[in-house]
Amino acid sequence: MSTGRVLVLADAHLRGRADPAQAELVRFLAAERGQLAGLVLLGDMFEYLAGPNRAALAEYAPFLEALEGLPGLHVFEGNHDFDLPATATGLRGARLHSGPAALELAGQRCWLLHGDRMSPFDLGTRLLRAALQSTPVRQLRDRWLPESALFRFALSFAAASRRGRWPGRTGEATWLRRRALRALRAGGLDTVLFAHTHVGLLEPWPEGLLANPGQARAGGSYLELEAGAARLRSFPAGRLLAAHTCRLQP
Ligand SMILES: [Mn+2]
Repeated sequence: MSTGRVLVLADAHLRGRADPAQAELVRFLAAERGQLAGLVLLGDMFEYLAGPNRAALAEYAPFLEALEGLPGLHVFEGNHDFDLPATATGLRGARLHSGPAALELAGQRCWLLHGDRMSPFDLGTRLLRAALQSTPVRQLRDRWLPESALFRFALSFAAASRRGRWPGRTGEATWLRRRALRALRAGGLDTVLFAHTHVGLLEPWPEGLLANPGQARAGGSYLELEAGAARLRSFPAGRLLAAHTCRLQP
């Protein structure tokens, strides 16, 4: 069992090469490289990445190249990045997760999910995702639409949909937290990690820990798991915001 240091990042929503947050993330990973037993990307690191879109991959090349060769790399799909191209630079060495997954990280038994589509009232988001991942739309996306125009359109669409004005999206943080807590209370876990709300969280319960890395952008945060400890740190400086020592379950 490895108890080495694992970082969890999420929700950077990188907007291509023009976004200074991408260079910041690359610098962050360069400084961490060599000190990591694992890295988990818990969804929506990319504002838009779906399918093998070469224009999108070129826009995210600096970050993808920084992921290349990292040990213990797990990449979870978010609602802005899905159908991830498994053979792309940076992703070919990763384990890709299209939904929630149980993983042992830094000696802690974890259940992880990005956390979208948790509200039973948010039919709009579910239908949109089902449509986007339907066979005809995937074929249109990957075979017929011009890749760079699709990327630019998706960035502006994502920016609009992210503002939470969709009917049904207002209560989603509550539904997500409720789902995470239910998983924790079902037992057999030390930590449940979720993302999507962009709000860092380290919340101990008698059954274990609820954690959210927050947003991996300036002013945001990330999580560090090491042996029995979980720490919420500021991004990118690494200032300690909160810490918790897990009572690791036997
Ligand atoms: Mn999300």
